[in-house]
Amino acid sequence: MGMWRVAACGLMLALFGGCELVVDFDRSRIPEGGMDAGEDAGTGEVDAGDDEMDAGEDMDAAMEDAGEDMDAAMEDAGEDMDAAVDDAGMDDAGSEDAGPEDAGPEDAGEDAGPECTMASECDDSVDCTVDACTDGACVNTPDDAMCDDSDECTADMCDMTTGCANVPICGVDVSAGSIMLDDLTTIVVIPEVEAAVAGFIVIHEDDAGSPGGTTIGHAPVAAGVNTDVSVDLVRRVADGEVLHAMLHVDSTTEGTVGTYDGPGTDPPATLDGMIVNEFFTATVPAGTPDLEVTLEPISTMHYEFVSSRPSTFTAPSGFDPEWTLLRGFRYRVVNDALPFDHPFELVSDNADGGPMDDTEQLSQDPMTAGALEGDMSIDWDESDDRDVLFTVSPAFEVIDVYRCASHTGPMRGDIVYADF
Ligand SMILES: [Cu+2]
Repeated sequence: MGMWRVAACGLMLALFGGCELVVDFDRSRIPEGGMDAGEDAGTGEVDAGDDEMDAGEDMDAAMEDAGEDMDAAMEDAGEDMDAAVDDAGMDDAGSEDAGPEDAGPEDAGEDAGPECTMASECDDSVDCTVDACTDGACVNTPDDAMCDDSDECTADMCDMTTGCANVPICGVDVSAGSIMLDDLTTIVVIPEVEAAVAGFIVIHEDDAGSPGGTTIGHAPVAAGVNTDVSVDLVRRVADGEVLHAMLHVDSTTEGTVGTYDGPGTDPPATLDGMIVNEFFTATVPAGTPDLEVTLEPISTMHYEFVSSRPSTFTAPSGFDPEWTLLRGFRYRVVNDALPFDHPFELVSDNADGGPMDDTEQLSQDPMTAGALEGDMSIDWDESDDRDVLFTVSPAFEVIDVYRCASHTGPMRGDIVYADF
């Protein structure tokens, strides 16, 4: 019976302009046409027939909302109710006379009444919004998922007014195509890599202007922006060499997550169907070392190689280990003991296994001038407080031992040579 009271109240409003408290509730449930009819009643037009029709309109609206409960109420309502129902029937025809323009959303806005009764009335012509009618008001909610372009290298976004936007988020910054390798010739630093998902930046050799099938290094990148991505290479890069930095996706279903398993398993990322790749020309200043090792003293008894760069080349392990030098490579030896103690030396052992008749060829000790320190092919450089640089040229190969200039007996190890 509650709905019936509401309907009756609408009727009273139409006829007498009363019952305001309930009126608002009533109006909130009335379709557009009904509201216009109610407005007509509110203006106090004198024609009683019209007023009755208006009342019927309110009635009609309430009836629609009421559903079956209302139907049941109507059966109990008696003759007055029957009359109202008749009026309602008449009014349906009247609404048609009024035309759909009068019943438009603008009218509804002016009336401060319900904007909608169903979602289909809330179409904002933006494909990626979810259109809903909530409590009589249209709610258009952007849904980014509706903008999915199946391209993992775009950010899919729904704008409430302009619709879908698919913004590129995969890219490689290669400093306008020129990257300097002035630390080591075996490590390239890519200034910026932006990835949609976790993956790898992979350095490809050039093949007539395109990325070739041979890769010389890779480094992991996280989803998002990665800056100064250092890539350890498996070989030296020549000055002026063209290389390609390609973004690959780390497969989460094949291979090992976090490990580059090759292009078959961890394929190139694509943006608009194009592989995400940038080429660059490497600039390698003369004298740039190829490899780096770091030495630490173990008291006054041993040298130990504690680290090496890049990770793609290994340093020997253990105390005073045999050290294999690659012919033609230029080395940087970082002596962590200096500038305080244990200067590094390279000597000719002269086959006696001890320090007694060593020939100092290259010495970090400023008081010792090694015999080969002026050799152009070796290009010995001890100008730094801790680091020395040398090139393993043919002239260098008279050296067969490294040692500490202060503890020449215990802190020493053999040197051998290998081609790369
Ligand atoms: Cu020492």
